[in-house]
Amino acid sequence: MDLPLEALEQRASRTGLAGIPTRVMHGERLSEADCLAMYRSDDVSLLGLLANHVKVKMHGDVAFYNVNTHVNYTNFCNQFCGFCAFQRRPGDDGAYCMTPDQVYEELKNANPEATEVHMVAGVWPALKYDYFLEILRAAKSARPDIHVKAFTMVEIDEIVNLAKKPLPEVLDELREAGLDSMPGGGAEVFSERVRQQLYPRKMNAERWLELARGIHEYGFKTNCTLMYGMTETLEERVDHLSRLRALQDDTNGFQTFIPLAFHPDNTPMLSHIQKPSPTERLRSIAISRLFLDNVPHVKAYWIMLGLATAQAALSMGASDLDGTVSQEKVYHNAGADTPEVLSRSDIHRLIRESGHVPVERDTLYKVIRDFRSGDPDCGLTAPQSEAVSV
Ligand code: V47
Repeated sequence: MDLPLEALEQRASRTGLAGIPTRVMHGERLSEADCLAMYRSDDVSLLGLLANHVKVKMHGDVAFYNVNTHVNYTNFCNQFCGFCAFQRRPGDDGAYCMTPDQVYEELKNANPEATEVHMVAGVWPALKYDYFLEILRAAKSARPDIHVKAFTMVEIDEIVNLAKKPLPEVLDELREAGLDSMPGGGAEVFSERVRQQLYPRKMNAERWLELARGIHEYGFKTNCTLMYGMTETLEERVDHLSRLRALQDDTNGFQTFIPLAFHPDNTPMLSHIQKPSPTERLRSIAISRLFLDNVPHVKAYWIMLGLATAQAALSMGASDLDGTVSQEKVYHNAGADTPEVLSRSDIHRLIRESGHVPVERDTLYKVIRDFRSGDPDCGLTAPQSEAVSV
């Protein structure tokens, strides 16, 4: 769709966004000052319109999803982050640590159609290096064809410490045991000020970025995130996005950016604050699509956004809904009121109702099934051979 640039600029000049429509339509990179202006402007619908223009240019009118399951293998954690409702110490109510056999059982009982397991947890140094290799092997032996997306940079850092070996050697061994890629969590917001306030034990921004760089250079894809709506300033959000974009310029290792709206319930330090409104969530989706011009996808993680907001996000820059998900605990412990799991047809309905076409992908965005033929039963019976790649 051609957007009327002159009219957009007239409006942008009234809402603090002057010049941004022109730069977006000409495919020019937005500056940090532009990013700050977008966070400060209340013209979310203009941001959404521009972000959708970019998203459609990149991917067309589709929305990607996958069929996945989660394994949060332990909630033991020694990081004591003030924003986290998931962490426990051994002996606390609800504390657990799965054995490799339990990981095996969990995957044996998981949705047989799942193509991905998203496996993340707390940090607990008493778990030995071998434990991590064993849970990967357990996952792969239960489901040899499943893609194992596991371990945030925070967990990888701990695993490297336990292994007492250089990163590439550890990655060789994790890959050998079954690791296929890494998710994007654990970055929180890179601000040192917020880290000191809320998560002083957690690795700093430099270490997170250094590990992500090493992992990309080794050859694994990862995702990236920003958790927003805690105590960070808008400038600190901009700085975070800018550092992700700079790393991506160097490595091209991020597949997807996921803006994570803070969920305050049951958190140790922030249970009194309000969660970001749906408008703020949509603004974050649109801004990330416009600013992170080098990251292929922006994910509307429905668990965190809520179903209605996730649907709207697909028209404001998001190209992916994450997956069907089951067994997710990090957000549900923090008060997410979304369902625990969606079926494939629930996802199709969400996507179609929002005016998009579902495309089932694997973790690395290889198309598994493309439903653009418009089959009224969502094409769930469409044979593989009819799949068209995007
Ligand atoms: O690492 C923890 C954050 C992350 C809260 O890579 C919180 O495909 C908000 O990273 N409120 C886990 N955020 C989720 C995550 C993720 C989700 C979906 C897809 C992918 C992917 C990654 O959520 C944690 C932490 O950064 N988090 N507690 C909270 N109360």
